[in-house]
Amino acid sequence: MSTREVSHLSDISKMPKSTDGSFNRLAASFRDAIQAGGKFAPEKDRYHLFVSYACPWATRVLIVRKLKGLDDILPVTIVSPRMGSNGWPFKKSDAFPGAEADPLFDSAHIKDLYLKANPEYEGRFTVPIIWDKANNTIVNNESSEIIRMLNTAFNDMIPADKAALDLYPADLRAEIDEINDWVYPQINNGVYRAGFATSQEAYEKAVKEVFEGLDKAEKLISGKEFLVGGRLTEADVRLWVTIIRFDPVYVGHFKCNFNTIRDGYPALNAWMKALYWKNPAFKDSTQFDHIKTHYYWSHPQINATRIVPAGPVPPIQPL
Ligand SMILES: N[C@@H](CCC(=O)N[C@@H](CS)C(=O)NCC(=O)O)C(=O)O
Repeated sequence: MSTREVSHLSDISKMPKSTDGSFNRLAASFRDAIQAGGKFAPEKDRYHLFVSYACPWATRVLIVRKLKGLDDILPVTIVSPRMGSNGWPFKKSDAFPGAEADPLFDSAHIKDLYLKANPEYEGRFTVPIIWDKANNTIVNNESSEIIRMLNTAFNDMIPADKAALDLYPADLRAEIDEINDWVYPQINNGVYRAGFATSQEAYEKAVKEVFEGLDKAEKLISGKEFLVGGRLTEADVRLWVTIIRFDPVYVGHFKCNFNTIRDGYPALNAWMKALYWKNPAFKDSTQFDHIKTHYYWSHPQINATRIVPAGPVPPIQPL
């Protein structure tokens, strides 16, 4: 394990502040692809996925992994939701219920994997990660790219019905891209820009954009089962991971409190509930105790007591 001092990279409360108080997310740095004929060829049990149930970006990957039936092909390890000064801990460092040990190296924290892959790494120690056991490195740590890989890379190794499920079909790409282009900045990352703002102005700008995004999404999903093309696509997966966290976390912790999904957005609420209660890939990828504990515990700069609110009850309404 490296002895380099990296707390400026692992401790979220030491994250550098911008001069205007706005939160700017750094781009992910491992951007290789699993693809036939490449350095990272598709193979069963060669790659390992590291995630937190708390993280919306990681949850995108968990959902797509389940939808595509990749449980045996791509094993997964879950970290503790309590992200402290060393970043995401494995069970060894924090035995939170549901947290698991690193099966490859018995690491203490996710950062140990990053430093194993690159001892000079200077980015943030984020999840999700796809680890390659053959080359002992990180293939990719950008969820939007990982879900595209899982959509196609292993299609030769999975049952025909799973291979046929295409979450980014060619005929719908333009429409999906157009939706992703505003859902990411206004909603997925918008809640973080509101919550991590360090000036009143930056917060107010961000929270307004979040709710403009939700209004737009509400209109788009009204009267429909899915966002695009009458079928489940990555656009649904990408929006859903933020909407499911909205009432339990973002309304309170990130101060996105003009309204709740359950009281203010009936069409989004119905769409969110249908996916959760009718599709196990969504329900099984959602652990509300990890979600709530992560945010309220891990950001002492915005919740110094680390108290996790008891509500909302229930975290998601019945169908
Ligand atoms: N671009 C990345 C973002 C991943 C990300 O920011 N994950 C957060 C958790 S929700 C994280 O691990 N943060 C740790 C840190 O910044 O120290 C993706 O979509 O995969």
